[in-house]
Amino acid sequence: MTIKTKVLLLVTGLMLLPVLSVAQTDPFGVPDTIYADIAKIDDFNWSITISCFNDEDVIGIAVPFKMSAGLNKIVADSAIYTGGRVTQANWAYPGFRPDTAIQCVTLGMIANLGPTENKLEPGSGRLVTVFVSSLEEKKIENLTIDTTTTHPSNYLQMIVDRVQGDPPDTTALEFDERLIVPAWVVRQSEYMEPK
Ligand SMILES: [Ca+2]
Repeated sequence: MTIKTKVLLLVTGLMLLPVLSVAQTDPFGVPDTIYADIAKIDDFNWSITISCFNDEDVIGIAVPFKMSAGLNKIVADSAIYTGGRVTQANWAYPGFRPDTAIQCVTLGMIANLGPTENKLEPGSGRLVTVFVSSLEEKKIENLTIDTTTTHPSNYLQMIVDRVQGDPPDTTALEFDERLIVPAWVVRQSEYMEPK
């Protein structure tokens, strides 16, 4: 191994540290990942685009996060699921619950509330875009977010489908085997209009 390769590996390793420090559990294939892309639209409006990578069928996703813009009080005004993977897969409940007092947002996505069999098949891409503005009409200089736990006990998680694998090699899972904690990656990005 050359010095250059060693340095590259070290730097790559350090960049991954914040991600790996989150206790992720995913017994199915490679770790699934939730990405949060933060982007400035203009001085007063920012967006947070939530995407995910999954390599097994998923039927539930919870993404609770806390936002911070220094002393500027901000609010999540709306969430656009249209055009994203959750809408395309016809999920029953694309949830959006902002809690302005504590600057938190809970995105709870549920595939089925009745006798449907919706799921998110393996893939990657946008789930939802959240729009954020200043409560005090002050310019938002910087926006950061992190995962949190919101009431009653929503933490970053995904629920996989009960049956995994391709026929005839399928496995039926107990409910407590179906919860995975994905990796969490926050990135500063360029704004792209959801479509
Ligand atoms: Ca996986």
